[in-house]
Amino acid sequence: MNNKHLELFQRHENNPILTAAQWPYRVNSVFNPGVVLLPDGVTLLLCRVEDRRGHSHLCAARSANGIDTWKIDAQPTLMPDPKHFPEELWGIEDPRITYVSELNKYAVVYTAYTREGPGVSLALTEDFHHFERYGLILQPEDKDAVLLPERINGNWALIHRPVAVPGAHMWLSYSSNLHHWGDHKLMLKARRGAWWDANKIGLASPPVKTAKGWLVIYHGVRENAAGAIYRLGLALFDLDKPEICLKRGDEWVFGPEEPYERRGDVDHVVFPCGYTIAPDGDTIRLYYGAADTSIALVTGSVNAILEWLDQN
Ligand code: BMA
Repeated sequence: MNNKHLELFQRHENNPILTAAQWPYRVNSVFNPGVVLLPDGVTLLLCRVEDRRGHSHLCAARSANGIDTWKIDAQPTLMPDPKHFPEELWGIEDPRITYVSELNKYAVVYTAYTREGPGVSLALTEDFHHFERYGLILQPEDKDAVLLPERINGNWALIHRPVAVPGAHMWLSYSSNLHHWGDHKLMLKARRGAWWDANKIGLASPPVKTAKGWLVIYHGVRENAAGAIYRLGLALFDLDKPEICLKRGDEWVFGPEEPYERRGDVDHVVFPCGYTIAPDGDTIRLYYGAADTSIALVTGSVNAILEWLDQN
């Protein structure tokens, strides 16, 4: 099939919409933001910011239209705290945010990075100023995690990506208290061989709850002689048993093509960690890190994405 006819996602003309040059303090790069639409309609991006040591922290940028006139926190919003959380020694990365109505709080799940590798950490917040840190909830090597916004059959559910030999696949784990995780289920596997998602896969943005199931946008990595390419694919999971995959698209639906996605600190990477959905319930704005250097935006339609999955 000709990719020209897919066009499930349209790039914004202002891309990249946020770059290190806009930061109020000295940084190397800004990318891979977690995203929420606040009750007042403001879009908040919790950006991964890499400093000039090479360590990352999180910094909030807010905009009324979600496109420009970003108000960026003057200081880092959430810093690694290796004194109390040694797993954050080399920084914190790639936040994915869900609003949990039962708690009336946002759950920020992020990668904590240290000598032993990346692990999964959780913090709750009401306002993106104060954070209640749970620390490491899954030990290295594990990342690309998000909390589902509601309990599944009475338990909290977490999607994550532990690394096993061979392959790095998506798993779902359950917990009654957000601290202790078990009842692990394999959700989706990297395909191996000659596939765009052969080597590693991981959750991209939090699943979108639809009438047909949990819609998951995931990243797939293909390693080749020149390095790795990060692209996006689609899968649909059962609403009551999210470990059950109902559909998986064979082709990738979005990949690095523009110069800001092709060239940067890490070439050939598009890496979303969040989205907003417009009041129409259909228009999705996906915010992604481009080449581990800047932040860009694409728009799509949830219904069109579901239709594509039906056909592919
Ligand atoms: C992944 C994560 C992402 C990054 C990507 C490409 O493993 O570290 O933060 O964007 O690699 O470098």
